[in-house]
Amino acid sequence: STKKKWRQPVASSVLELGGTKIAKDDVVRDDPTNNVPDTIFSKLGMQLHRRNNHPLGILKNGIYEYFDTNYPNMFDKFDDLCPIVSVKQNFDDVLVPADHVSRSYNDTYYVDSQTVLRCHTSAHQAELLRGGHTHFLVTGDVYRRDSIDSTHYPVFHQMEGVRVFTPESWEGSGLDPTSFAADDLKKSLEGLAHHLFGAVEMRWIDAYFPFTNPSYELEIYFKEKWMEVLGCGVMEQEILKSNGRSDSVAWAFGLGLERLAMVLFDIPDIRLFWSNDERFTSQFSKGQMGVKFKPFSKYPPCYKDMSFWISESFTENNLCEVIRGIAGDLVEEVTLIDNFTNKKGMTSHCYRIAYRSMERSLTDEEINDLQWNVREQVQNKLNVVLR
Ligand code: FA5
Ligand code: MG
Repeated sequence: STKKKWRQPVASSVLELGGTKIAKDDVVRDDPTNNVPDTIFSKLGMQLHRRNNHPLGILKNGIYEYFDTNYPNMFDKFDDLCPIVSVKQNFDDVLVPADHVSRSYNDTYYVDSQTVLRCHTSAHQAELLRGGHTHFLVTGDVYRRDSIDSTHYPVFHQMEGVRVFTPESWEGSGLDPTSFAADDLKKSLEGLAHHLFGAVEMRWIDAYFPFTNPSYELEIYFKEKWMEVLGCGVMEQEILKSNGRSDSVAWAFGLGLERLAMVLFDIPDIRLFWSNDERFTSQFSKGQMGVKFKPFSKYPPCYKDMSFWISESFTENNLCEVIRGIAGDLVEEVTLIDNFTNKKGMTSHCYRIAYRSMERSLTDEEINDLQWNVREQVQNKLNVVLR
């Protein structure tokens, strides 16, 4: 019988990113200040958001259309800025505190101690303000170490929007500059949601970001759950001041493109955005907003549980990275199903791993191989004791 082995895609070793050439060895290194695995490197330069026949490209163009119609010739657009940025751009310039969790090696991919794969498009706010831009949209791939389920993926896409107002805009409105900007922000984003979805159930949630105040998140009701699709707020005055706009106020937002596209096209799983299966790709074409995706038959999932005693350094993000490193997109979800501490103070976790291909049925043999590898590497790399 012919045995099909699933392999990780092989990435080319030199990439052109935002106009600069980058070698694989510069990004993936066996070095304690580097935590970028091959699987992540292979996603650099894919730029799904620049493909006009891809749901993310179609959505990007649909959002452009909204801004072009409502604010003719106002917003400058960027979609090819290099995703490798400095720690300063990604964190310091947007006032992320020195001890904020998002800076940790557990949450962010570091190329070296001063360079990261951007974890949000907000990394470009400061440089664009300094460059004199007052209205802009930045679309790009962003990278995060994260948990595994149908709405989280370690590479996803964001669109940042920034609008700066000068005093004459709010003078005469009867509002203070912050309320004026917050009102305008909410109206613009509600207008965008209406343009994209027509009628849709949504709600505003108060939120916290180091770079905005007040801050909000927008949630949309999708598949019987509230799903967070964007973060936004009124830009901290200090960012404007440091970048040559002390007299102004501004709003900013960061949209999760996959999350919006899932709602718009009825795409059930975030891994599908990376699929080359023609049964997926052929369903989308340029300018066709909101065509509902027809799922090809869903293949059965296979669940495997594993229990282990954790050590102090254990984190779920590290576990998920190990599992993705072995199973790639064959892993659909990793869930903590049991957690207890015994009398000696040892803590045990039980995780359930759901394996499922979106393209074919997996064989028992293949899944057992994967799971065996996962157990071995979890034990070797994560300093835990399997039970
Ligand atoms: C941010 O990234 C902020 N930079 C957004 C922002 C910009 C706030 C400007 C204020 C002003 P957050 O981490 O919540 O915020 O991510 C924004 C959106 O990205 C989320 O609402 C969600 O839609 C999407 N997102 C976050 N993590 C993932 C993930 N792992 N996979 C897919 N989408 C994700
Ligand atoms: Mg959020």
